Amino acid sequence: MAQPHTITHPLWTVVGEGAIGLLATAQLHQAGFPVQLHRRTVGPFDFVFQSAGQTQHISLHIAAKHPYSFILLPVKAYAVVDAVQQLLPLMAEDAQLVLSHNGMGTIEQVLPLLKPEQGLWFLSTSHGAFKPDHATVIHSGKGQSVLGALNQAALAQQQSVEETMQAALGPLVVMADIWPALWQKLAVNAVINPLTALHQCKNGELSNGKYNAAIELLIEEFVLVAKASGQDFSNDSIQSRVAQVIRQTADNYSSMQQDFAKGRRSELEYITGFLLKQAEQHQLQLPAHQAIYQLLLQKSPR
Ligand code: KPL
Repeated sequence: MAQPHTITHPLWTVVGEGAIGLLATAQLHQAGFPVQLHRRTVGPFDFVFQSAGQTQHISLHIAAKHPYSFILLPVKAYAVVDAVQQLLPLMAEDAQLVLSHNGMGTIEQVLPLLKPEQGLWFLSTSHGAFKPDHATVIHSGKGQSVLGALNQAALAQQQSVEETMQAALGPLVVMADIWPALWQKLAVNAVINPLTALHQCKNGELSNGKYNAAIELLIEEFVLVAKASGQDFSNDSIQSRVAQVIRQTADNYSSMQQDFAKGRRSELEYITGFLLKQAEQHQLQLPAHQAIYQLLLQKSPR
């Protein structure tokens, strides 16, 4: 008689306890993938997961099993390098590491820290999740994700990483070259996030005509610096993508609006700051991004 064969998935470690990390953890757990959490405090961790009207209590062990072979690192851009430095001694020689955050600039910082057999990936997601308290995560908007390998070593474990990320934050589009998708997401974040943070408004407010001129300028300058960095976008394609995200997330506060409202550090340096650094390298001026950057810097927590 044929034996039913069970697929065995490798153990994944999700780092931190941010909303996207807990969303991925909960969805992996539900789909039967082995998952552990790497948190600052040790001991078991229980949390409540709410999605599509269902509530589930999830009980997990805090990462006890080293070395880590498969890691999802969904922490804010400014926390990535420190987190990787702390993880390095715990990582297997051929570990696979998936970064996921808003903004750009971390990939260049992380690649040189890895060993030749350690794979690096980036996952960009439009899923919405938030934590009303430290042990509850609400899946507030069903989105999708884009995944891409960033070095040769990543290709050694392609199937396993893709399958797991599909279960964690799918539906998933796997891209042979993820850079255009990252730049497009950067465009959205470089327009919506700083404007909503500055004016302390919901994303939908930006479709009120009074922001049109600012949005157009930010997009024009974005297209210029993207082109100089090897990414060719038309003004129209970025305009319509930004307008679409404004419509789809009209009732949401952007992550940067929330960071400023709560006096937390924001990803400004990895969004507008990244664009300004690229512009400097190509001797370009971005007066609109520069102006909004300066205004937000003055409002940033010290
Ligand atoms: O990514 C976002 C954020 O808030 O950080 C959206 C909602 C897409 C707006 O930029």
